[in-house]
Amino acid sequence: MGICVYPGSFDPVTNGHLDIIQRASKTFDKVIVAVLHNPNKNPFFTVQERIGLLQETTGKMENVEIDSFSGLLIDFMKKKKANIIIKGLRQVSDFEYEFQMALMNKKLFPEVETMFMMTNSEYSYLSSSIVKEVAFFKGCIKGLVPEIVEEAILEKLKK
Ligand code: COD
Repeated sequence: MGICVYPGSFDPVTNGHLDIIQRASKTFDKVIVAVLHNPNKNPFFTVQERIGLLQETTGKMENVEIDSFSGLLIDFMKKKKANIIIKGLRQVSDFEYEFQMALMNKKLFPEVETMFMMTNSEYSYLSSSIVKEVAFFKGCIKGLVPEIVEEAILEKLKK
């Protein structure tokens, strides 16, 4: 079913993201996970660290490629010759934001199609920010992110 791009901050990747990547990899010939490099933001993990964690946690999925982009998503899509954007939806608040982005992306690049995947109910409350907040206050984040991501968060918090 062609090439799709799954864009995000992935700061860091959670089990919610991985569930979407896994389902997309079964639906599309190729999934490009695109990590946003936003020089105006101060992320917890650098782009290289986020890419590394994604590569390690998706290593077994052969049709998944990890890349990064800056600027407009549609310019990256054109470069990759992809016209399908995959987004995950957790709740109504996600929909409002995603709806606006999908329409703007369509306006900028009419060939683009945004497709939504419903979250796995197990992960519907999960976001990178909530995981970082819980970890910051020494709460347990087991089962919310892969073990290697948990270790990376705890290591970074020590510094
Ligand atoms: N279950 C299911 N889906 C989830 C879960 C979960 N538990 N957690 C997150 N997701 C989904 C999100 O809904 C999103 O679709 C995706 O996973 C990535 O999430 P995040 O939080 O890592 O990334 P965001 O939402 O910060 O990413 C925003 C983008 C980078 C996609 C966006 O800002 C963008 O496209 N920027 C580029 C600039 C651009 O082109 N702007 C114009 C757009 S109109």
